[in-house]
Amino acid sequence: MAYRFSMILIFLAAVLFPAPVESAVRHYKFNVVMTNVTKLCATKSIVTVNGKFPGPPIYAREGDTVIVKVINNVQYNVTIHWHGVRQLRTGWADGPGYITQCPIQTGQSYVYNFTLTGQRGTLLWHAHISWLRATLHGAIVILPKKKVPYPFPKPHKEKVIILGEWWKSDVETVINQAMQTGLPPNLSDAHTINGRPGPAPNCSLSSGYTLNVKSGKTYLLRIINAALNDDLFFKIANHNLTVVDVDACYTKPIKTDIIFIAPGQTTNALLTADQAPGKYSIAISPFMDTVVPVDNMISTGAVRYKGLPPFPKTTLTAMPPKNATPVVKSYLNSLRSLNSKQFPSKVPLDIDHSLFLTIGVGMNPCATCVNGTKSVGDINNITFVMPTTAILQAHYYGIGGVFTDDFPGNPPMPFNYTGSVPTNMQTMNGTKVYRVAYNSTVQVVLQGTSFIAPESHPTHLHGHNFYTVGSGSGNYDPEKDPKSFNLVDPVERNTMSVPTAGWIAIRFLADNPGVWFLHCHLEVHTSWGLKMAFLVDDGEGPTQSLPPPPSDLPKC
Ligand SMILES: *[C@@H]1O[C@H](CO)[C@@H](O)[C@H](O)[C@H]1NC(C)=O
Ligand SMILES: *[C@@H]1O[C@H](CO)[C@@H](O)[C@H](O)[C@H]1NC(C)=O
Ligand SMILES: *[C@@H]1O[C@H](CO)[C@@H](O)[C@H](O)[C@H]1NC(C)=O
Ligand SMILES: *[C@@H]1O[C@H](CO)[C@@H](O)[C@H](O)[C@H]1NC(C)=O
Ligand SMILES: *[C@@H]1O[C@H](CO)[C@@H](O)[C@H](O)[C@H]1NC(C)=O
Ligand SMILES: *[C@@H]1O[C@H](CO)[C@@H](O)[C@H](O)[C@H]1NC(C)=O
Ligand SMILES: *[C@@H]1O[C@H](CO)[C@@H](O)[C@H](O)[C@H]1NC(C)=O
Ligand SMILES: *[C@@H]1O[C@H](CO)[C@@H](O)[C@H](O)[C@H]1NC(C)=O
Ligand SMILES: *[C@@H]1O[C@H](CO)[C@@H](O)[C@H](O)[C@H]1NC(C)=O
Ligand SMILES: *[C@@H]1O[C@H](CO)[C@@H](O)[C@H](O)[C@H]1NC(C)=O
Ligand SMILES: *[C@@H]1O[C@H](CO)[C@@H](O)[C@H](O)[C@H]1NC(C)=O
Ligand SMILES: [Cu+2]
Repeated sequence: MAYRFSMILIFLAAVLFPAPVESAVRHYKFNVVMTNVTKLCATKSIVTVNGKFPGPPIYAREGDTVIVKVINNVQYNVTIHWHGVRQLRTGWADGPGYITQCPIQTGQSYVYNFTLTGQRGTLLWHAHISWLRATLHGAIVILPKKKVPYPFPKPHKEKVIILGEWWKSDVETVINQAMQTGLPPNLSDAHTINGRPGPAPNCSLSSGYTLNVKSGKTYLLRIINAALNDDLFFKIANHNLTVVDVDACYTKPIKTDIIFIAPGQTTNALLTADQAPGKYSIAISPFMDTVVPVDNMISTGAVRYKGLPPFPKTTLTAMPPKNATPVVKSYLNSLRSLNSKQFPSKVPLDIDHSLFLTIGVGMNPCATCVNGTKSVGDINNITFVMPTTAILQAHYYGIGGVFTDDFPGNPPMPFNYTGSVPTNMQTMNGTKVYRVAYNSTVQVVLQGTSFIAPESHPTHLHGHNFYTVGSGSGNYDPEKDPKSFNLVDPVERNTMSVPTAGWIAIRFLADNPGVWFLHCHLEVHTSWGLKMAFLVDDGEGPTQSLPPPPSDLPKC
């Protein structure tokens, strides 16, 4: 009796005076399975997590630890990347296949274990091997710590909106075919909003995603571009959006009627249902401002005000032409980091390593390919060759022969990058990293080249956020351009588009020991070798080195 009474007291005390919850541990189980789904009037077997497309969202608060057990029950090798998560000293949990880990093979499992430090907003998880991320992806929603408000008015509700790209045929077959023939892979057949292509020609089964809203209320849209290869425009008929956060970094609020979002990027935007009650189209369409072919399908959903009579007429919205360069330019140039007292910009001012990297595509001989040549991608003329042992493991255990640390910080041969490029489009190949000391400051100018066709490349860096301090068209001018760098409040993110026949300058603090992938987030270009990695050495202090790998780290 006394025992029971004291238990009740303890229970009451716990309810009335809860211990301050600093952070929580969030457990998830990701069962990777084959799932049959019907889209564009056809049923197809796809790789999913827990049978869901898009996959299940991860919800956590800043400071929480996330533990995800991934079990591979499909015939493919699988890895999962937590795109944009800083992974401070948890490089073993980053996920890119053969960069930080060997793949989780059929029948195996691996526990990803990481803490969300200093980030709040929206990120995404996706497979990081082959083209599996076409269907293996989902949202990571990071709420602020308990009792910490947003730096904008609290929304009535929050909605995740994942944009994707859909192939009628099997996606692994599409990329395997392209790698064998040396030709560009087949284009996708539709774009999707939360897994739905929306009304499609000749397909009565399709219906679009509907966002139900209450008149007068404000919604936080967490928009994610999980498409493999397509930059996208996002619009809602008759409604403006206010961008407040990109890639889990707060921005100064930007009012806009259109959002540009590249694969791998995320955007939090406020939508206020301030128009006449009705049904308004949500539309996404591709951006491609060069001669490269693109899936030109517009996909639609709708914002629907509550309390409408059945079958309301939908107000449509006009999308910009696919080559609307000025729309992208002015949108991206308008983004600024919040740079408040609470969330200051920490742009590195003194630079230890200044790199100039040309990025683009090329063409190498290939005896077994259709035309005797194969398309490749390169950085400073090096087409990255995937090793067969993960680079991080080779680094940690000192295994030789896997990679070299002589990635060049400058192009081997300067030329007119965006003008008349050399007629020889061949590249070299190698598995090279660029090595920096712990806590070095790095500036990278990413210069697009015009080999075959100039193209916009959304470039993603793992393990770090960076500041885009400058951008421009044509060739970067090392004398003139730094004078106009924004070193005060440049946008902070993890993925940024290098404009077609142009350049961007990014800066970051290499405060995270490990091996960190930098690559074009158009999966076709990554497959072709448009990728490299930074190796950040351990520092001296006890909290400045990479701990040993978890015991279940997959082996090659
Ligand atoms: C998917 O469909 C195929 C062909 O109809 C069928 O053989 C298979 O059992 C289905 N798989 C699942 C997981 O339902
Ligand atoms: C996750 O990592 C932390 C820190 O290294 C460790 O204490 C914890 O045991 C790990 N949890 C699991 C489930 O692996
Ligand atoms: C790709 O397109 C070509 C040409 O239309 C077609 O022959 C081939 O079957 C397609 N491949 C896949 C995997 O759908
Ligand atoms: C739709 O069907 C019509 C008639 O069968 C055909 O001409 C048209 O090409 C089809 N459109 C698409 C996008 O498949
Ligand atoms: C959207 O913003 C623009 C520019 O501020 C303004 O001209 C327009 O009227 C706004 N539209 C709506 C629907 O609020
Ligand atoms: C390469 O081969 C394809 C298919 O045979 C053909 O359509 C294309 O014109 C060829 N391209 C070049 C550059 O030879
Ligand atoms: C580079 O090429 C562009 C476009 O053809 C041309 O306008 C420019 O003058 C060239 N620059 C140099 C330094 O040759
Ligand atoms: C790239 O490397 C290849 C192979 O060594 C060479 O032929 C070509 O001239 C180089 N191109 C550039 C732009 O450096
Ligand atoms: C790398 O380049 C060499 C020499 O050009 C070539 O023989 C080899 O096949 C290439 N390796 C890969 C994996 O492309
Ligand atoms: C790392 O560099 C930053 C900026 O240069 C500096 O503020 C910080 O004290 C350094 N940290 C360590 C551990 O050296
Ligand atoms: C899966 O990964 C292992 C380890 O790297 C490799 O040996 C094997 O060939 C891969 N299997 C497939 C189907 O790619
Ligand atoms: Cu690219």
